[in-house]
Amino acid sequence: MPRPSLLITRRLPAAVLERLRASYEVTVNPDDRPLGPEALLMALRSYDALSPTITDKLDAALLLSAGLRTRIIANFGAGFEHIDLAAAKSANLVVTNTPDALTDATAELTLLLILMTSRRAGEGERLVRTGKWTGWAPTQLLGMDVKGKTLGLIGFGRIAKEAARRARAALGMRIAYHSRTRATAEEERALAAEHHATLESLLAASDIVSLHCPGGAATRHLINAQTLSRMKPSAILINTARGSVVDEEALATALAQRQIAAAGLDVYEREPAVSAALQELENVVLLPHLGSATLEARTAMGMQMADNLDSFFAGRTPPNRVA
Ligand code: 8YV
Repeated sequence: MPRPSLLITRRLPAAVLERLRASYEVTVNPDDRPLGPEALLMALRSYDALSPTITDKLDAALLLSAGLRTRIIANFGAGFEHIDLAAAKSANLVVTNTPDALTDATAELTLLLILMTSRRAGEGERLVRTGKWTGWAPTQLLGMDVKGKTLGLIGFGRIAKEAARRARAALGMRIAYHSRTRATAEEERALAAEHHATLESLLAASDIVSLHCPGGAATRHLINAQTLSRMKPSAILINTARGSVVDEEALATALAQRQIAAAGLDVYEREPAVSAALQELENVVLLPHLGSATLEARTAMGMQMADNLDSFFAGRTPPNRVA
């Protein structure tokens, strides 16, 4: 039997490619740049399997096109709002993701942003690098202790729980959350996590608000001028989830007017574009979507993706099927 053909849309860690090459006819997009709609359509018509990333938009127009050869879209990543699941379902396409592999890395990045924003590390680094630091002073760049402060999580999935565990154990923070599905009493007890039935109540109670909900239409601009006004003036907003959850313009205004103290962002509404208004502000840390950017996490993501492909081509239901 011929081996299934697989297109990998972006360059992946060597160990992942080596494993995939043992079972598939692998083609890797040589440019390592996002594929446009025409290239994606060609790919869907030419390969048995496609492994896209967040930078490949697989919308209904593409997935409902005639003459597709692809039978499985094995996404390299946990979030899959760049893939139209309803269209994939009508086209009889299986879609899988990699939900476990990046939990640790993204939780770590959440803690990094909590510390960078609360201790004003970005501002401090800019001061040193621009040669403007005039020496130690008792009231220079005063930040906020996070010990004893409340970390309010919006969404309470794998990454949120891991971030909560670490923030509690390593930083001595209190944990609160608001999410569609309430955690079990046991999970709440283990993290001493206080459940808030409404978003407004969580925002009002939190010193640091961290977003961990999926992107997509249901959560678009959940953080907007109105919800930002519910936060404490001393509060910090962290986003390692999806840029679409935050109205960037409203956030820039809230930061400029000190309605909230600071923000730490890893994701943006229109990546790779980052709002000019945000870039001008000192009280925001801006990272380039580094959530899962460790060799360990990206390798584990690739392996989880390969497990999904292997199951599918062995005639089983892939473990991380989302459609
Ligand atoms: C991934 C992410 O690197 O997995 C996710 O949902 O946001 C990222 O950390 C990216 O999605 C790769 O497709």
